[in-house]
Amino acid sequence: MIRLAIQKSGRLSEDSLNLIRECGISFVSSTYKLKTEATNFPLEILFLRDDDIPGYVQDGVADLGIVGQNVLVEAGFPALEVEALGFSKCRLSLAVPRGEEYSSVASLQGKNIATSYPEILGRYLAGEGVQAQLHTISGSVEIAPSIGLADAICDIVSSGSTLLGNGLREVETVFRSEAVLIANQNLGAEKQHLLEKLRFRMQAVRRARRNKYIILNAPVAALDQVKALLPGIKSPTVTKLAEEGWVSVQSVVNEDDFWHVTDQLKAVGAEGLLVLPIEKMIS
Ligand code: PRT
Ligand code: ZN
Repeated sequence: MIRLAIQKSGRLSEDSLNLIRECGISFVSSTYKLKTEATNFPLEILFLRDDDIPGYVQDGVADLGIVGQNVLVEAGFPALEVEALGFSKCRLSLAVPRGEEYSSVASLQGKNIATSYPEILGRYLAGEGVQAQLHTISGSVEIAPSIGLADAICDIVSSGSTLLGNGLREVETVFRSEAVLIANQNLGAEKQHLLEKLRFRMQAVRRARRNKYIILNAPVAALDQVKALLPGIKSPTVTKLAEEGWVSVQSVVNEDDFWHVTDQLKAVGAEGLLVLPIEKMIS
């Protein structure tokens, strides 16, 4: 049995639960429960506040955890990270009041900066040779300048609309973050084996999310160009159509390249493109 700690309720919760389910692991969860056991994998899930997860994994109370890199690094345990999970992407940024003059990070010399991330920010400023007074506050950091508590702030940003709504301008990215799987560094052999099984499944789920299955018809004369555009995992599958001079091609395409590749496929004469989601992708 291996114990995985995830956020009880917050921005990481839904994506964490979905990832576990997409790994084929079934369990019953309820908002009142603090833990649950999977029915088809030796896994126990603990529901905790995200800030507590790195410490619990470091101490072995939980074997594994899912947490934002921002929280992990701030807690001082970056070495626990074993796998980036690709969701809850955000950045930790410095922001100043919109009218304020700002040319470079040196403009913050001697200023008061409010943040919930004194460790990460302190290291960043030291690296830039800037000395500033950091005021650690645990929430509503973005209102600090307007109430006279600070000259600047350093907080998590995703769309940027919170900064905008508080009259602030993002000036530096201090740290980029996403959700990560973390693990205790002294797992025994059995738990290590379960961790590897979980990582393998998580990687298959992520790869599938990033790719699409594509089926199309192409003139035989264009086949070399189509193959070059759709290399697939090993090479595309090519079958003859009943109509002379045409083939059907099946392959996998990365979501980031999808529209660009589609335009080029059409340009070389491909027709009847079908695009399907992939459930799991195992290499
Ligand atoms: O109760 P608990 O302690 O478990 O949760 P929490 O309130 O501390 O964390 P939560 O649920 O807000 O966030 C969990 C994790 O999600 C964070 O540690 C980040 O890794 C990640 N994440 C991703 C974010 C955001 N996006 C985000 N936008 N965390 C916070 N925000 C906040 C930010 O603090 C600011 O107030 O959203 C606001 C900015 O959003 P935009 O879109 O307006 O820029
Ligand atoms: Zn928290």
